[in-house]
Amino acid sequence: MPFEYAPALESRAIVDIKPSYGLFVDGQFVEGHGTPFKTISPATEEVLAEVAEADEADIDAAVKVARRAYDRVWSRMPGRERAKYLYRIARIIQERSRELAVLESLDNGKPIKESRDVDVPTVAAHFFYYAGWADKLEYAGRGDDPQPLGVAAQVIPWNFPLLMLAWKVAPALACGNTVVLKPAETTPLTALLFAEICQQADLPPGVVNIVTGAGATGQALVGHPGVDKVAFTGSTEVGKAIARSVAGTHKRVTLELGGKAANIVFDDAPIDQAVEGIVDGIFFNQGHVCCAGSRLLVQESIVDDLLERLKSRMSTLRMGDPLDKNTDIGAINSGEQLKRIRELSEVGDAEGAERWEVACDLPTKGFWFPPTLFTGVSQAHRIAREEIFGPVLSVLTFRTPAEALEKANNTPYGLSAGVWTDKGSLILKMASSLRAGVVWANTFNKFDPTSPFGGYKESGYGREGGRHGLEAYLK
Ligand code: TAP
Repeated sequence: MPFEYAPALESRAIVDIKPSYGLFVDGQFVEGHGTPFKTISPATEEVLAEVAEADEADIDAAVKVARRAYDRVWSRMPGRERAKYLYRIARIIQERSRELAVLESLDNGKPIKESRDVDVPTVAAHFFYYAGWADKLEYAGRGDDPQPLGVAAQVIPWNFPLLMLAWKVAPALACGNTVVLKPAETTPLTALLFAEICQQADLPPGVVNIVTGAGATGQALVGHPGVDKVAFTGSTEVGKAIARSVAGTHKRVTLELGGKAANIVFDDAPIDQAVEGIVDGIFFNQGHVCCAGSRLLVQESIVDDLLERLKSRMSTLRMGDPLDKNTDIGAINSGEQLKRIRELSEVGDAEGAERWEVACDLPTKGFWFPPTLFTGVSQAHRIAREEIFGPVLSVLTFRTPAEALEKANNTPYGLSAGVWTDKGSLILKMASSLRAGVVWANTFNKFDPTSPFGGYKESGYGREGGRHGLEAYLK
């Protein structure tokens, strides 16, 4: 049984949430012309704020402003000057990190210890890292005098709202592009606080523009003829629609899409360490992680021992108030996502897999799903093939490395994978044969701004992070 702890609530007094927010265009907050929508706390269903919706005219205005800022200011500014703004933004993010973390946990539902210790520090690290590149672009591998592309349309999802913004905005600005970014409908607040940070950093107006709204706003943005580059992170379905819509135009595209990663545990692996990695791989951020280790492949000889230890570890996970520093598992981001997780889990039951879930009391308000695993899963089961994007693990077994590889690669996706073994030679063999953009060995979910990230197959194309991430924003 887990220890009992008294609640240790992070104060929300540090955040000043306004009753309503406009669009951020040309360095100012302006009214939108669409129908405003509400953003809620998924842990309590409390309305946090009303947010403007950008219609086609608002998108047109934002793209024109971004073009003007590109032509007149940002693309002409020497890299060392652009770097100063990026460093300034990075430092303000650090100074306001607690505010950003609390707001992210309120709007997204993720535990404060994750937003505080993972998301926000990594956001600042991305701005610091790309600030360093801004005056060294001739070493990026794109020729002696690499040029920016122009106006970048950037559309991001709700699972890491501020981190996805940083992955997109920092390299774009470092390379001399201007941006129009659309955050997800359910998590717009930290992007709007980032807009305030741009004002505080005296970033020239029009270099960063934030337009809020739902799918139609995103569609209008990526379809605007005035954008030169589309950077999208989200579902494979929407990614395919975007690829089709920009085909035949001058626009450059990068797509970071879904995943169904295999986390492979061999019989010589350090089991307790692997259990921690499995838990981190699928229950971090409620499993709302594109690179989540959602398929556990275990060597048959150790499966009973491993499952016993895994269930015992899962029983110690604390679910509850995202602002409690003891919380391991927060709320599911939306009612819609909860419905999808429930539906796919019921498909798992119907297909004959065996469900085991942590016995815990779920809060009566908000959106919650307990950490769950399915055993008796075969390759053909939908829960082994489709992205659930929630705290649900499918467990499969294998006997030989060849079988593990065959099963791991038998997926339409190819974003990430994990390998747990004591043998370095086996790690190298597996890593070179797995069709996945990132392979972690004896660890999982490690991120660093210097390291590229991206997928194979239906997980998308293009890389974000590292020197590779610059290529997406340079001619
Ligand atoms: P999507 O439904 O694809 O939404 C992503 C973004 O696109 C949101 O801002 C969404 O707006 C917008 N959008 C929806 N329809 C659009 C359209 N027709 N044209 C342009 N934009 C449109 O995905 P999601 O449910 O938010 O996120 C979950 C997915 O993202 C998962 O599949 C996950 O694997 C993937 N993901 C991938 C990565 C990487 S790096 N590969 C990272 C994180 C997440 P609204 O939300 O406002 O409707």
